[in-house]
Amino acid sequence: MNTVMGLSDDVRAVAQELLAQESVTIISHIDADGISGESILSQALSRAGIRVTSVFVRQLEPLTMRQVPKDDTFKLFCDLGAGQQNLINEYGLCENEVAIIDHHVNQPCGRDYLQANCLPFGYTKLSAAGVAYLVAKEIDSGNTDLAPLAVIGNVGDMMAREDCGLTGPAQEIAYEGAAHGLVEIRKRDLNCYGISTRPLHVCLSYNDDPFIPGISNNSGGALRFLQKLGIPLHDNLRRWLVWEEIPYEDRRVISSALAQQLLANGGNITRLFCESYLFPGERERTPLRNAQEYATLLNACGRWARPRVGGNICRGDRGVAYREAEHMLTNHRAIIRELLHFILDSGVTELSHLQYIHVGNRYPDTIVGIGAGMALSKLNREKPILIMVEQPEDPSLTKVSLRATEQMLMKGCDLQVVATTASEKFGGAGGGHRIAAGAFIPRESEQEFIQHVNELLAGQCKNQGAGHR
Ligand SMILES: [Mn+2]
Repeated sequence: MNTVMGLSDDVRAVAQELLAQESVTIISHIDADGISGESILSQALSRAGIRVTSVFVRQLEPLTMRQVPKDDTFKLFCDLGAGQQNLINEYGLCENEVAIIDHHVNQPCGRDYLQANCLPFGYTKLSAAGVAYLVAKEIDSGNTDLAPLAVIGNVGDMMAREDCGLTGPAQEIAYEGAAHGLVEIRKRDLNCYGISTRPLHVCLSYNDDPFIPGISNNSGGALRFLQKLGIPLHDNLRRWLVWEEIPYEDRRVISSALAQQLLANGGNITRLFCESYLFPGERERTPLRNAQEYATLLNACGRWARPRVGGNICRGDRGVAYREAEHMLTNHRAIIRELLHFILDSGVTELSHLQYIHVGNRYPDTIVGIGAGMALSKLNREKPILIMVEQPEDPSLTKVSLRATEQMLMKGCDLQVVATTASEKFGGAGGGHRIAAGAFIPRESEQEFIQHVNELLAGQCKNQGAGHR
């Protein structure tokens, strides 16, 4: 049905349907995209005089579906729903009481639910929060003040990662935010995480995309590198400067020195720079100052079962909610660091095209993927990492997370395909993105599953060049 109509037609249809409602329940995902998407939609609806309540779920499955109230409110799914339409149908929801705002693959069912989904129109780099923003703007053109939230959702869902910046409609949204003075866009900025909160040498040493010998994983080396450039690294309170506050001229000197260091080691500088998105209205030296760190803060809230705290921050709470989120972020980082050390101390098992580890029930399944991604830069950088963790609610299930690097993607690796195909073979389910994916599999199939993943990866590397950039 969507072949002749465009995304904007669907966005308009959803907006019109929402405007006809008195009361809406938003069902959204607990990650940065879901949380920012929910806050865009709930604010747009409240402003239009519509009553809103929200429910956050880790994923939409029969158990979590029970959190969707059986009442006469209109059900608005955000960042989920497209792939679970049969579940929504089985739950007894009809076409006239449901709308879906999503960017995941569609799984049609008997019903034709109203949906604004950018994916069928070929927009692969727009998040659910991005689509939610388009709907919010259709509800009222004055909702452009919500653009920063859409930028956070887009960046949080790694829509900027592959191209070192947002593209297409996601980039247009960022420019709209910039036009209103709410977003500061820095072109050819340093492609580094932590530009608003981490001392520069720490920020540089944590970065591994691109991996710079002598600097990545080496904060002492990074500090000596900066000191040699003779650039002030402290402010007048003797605090370490963060990248964001270093003067433009000094940033240029550092960038070109980094480029030289990378080139001298035979590296490629294309991923050294990116477009970054700052929020000048937020307090300096806080994670709220840029889209990447803001998204981490929201993810920390979601992963530690407090998505509403993240939602309150999105709605402007810089008091109680922000302090609570800061604690969660500290805790989040401490546990991820512990997990990282656990992986490195225990060691991974290497197969021909894969390295893997099982962490048992030591860590929550919501963070193992992040830990795996961080461990990857300190392990064999030629093979994707697979990490398994016991499911606390159901020990007969194993949660699997897979992480790759940009370099692996260029060689043909696609973890989304691997996770989906391999888990289906053993009666599980998987999904995700090329660079990061996950799956649930029956516990007794763990070993066979790993072997199958290894084979699939081997096949992908063989097919390299076909269909990729
Ligand atoms: Mn999403």
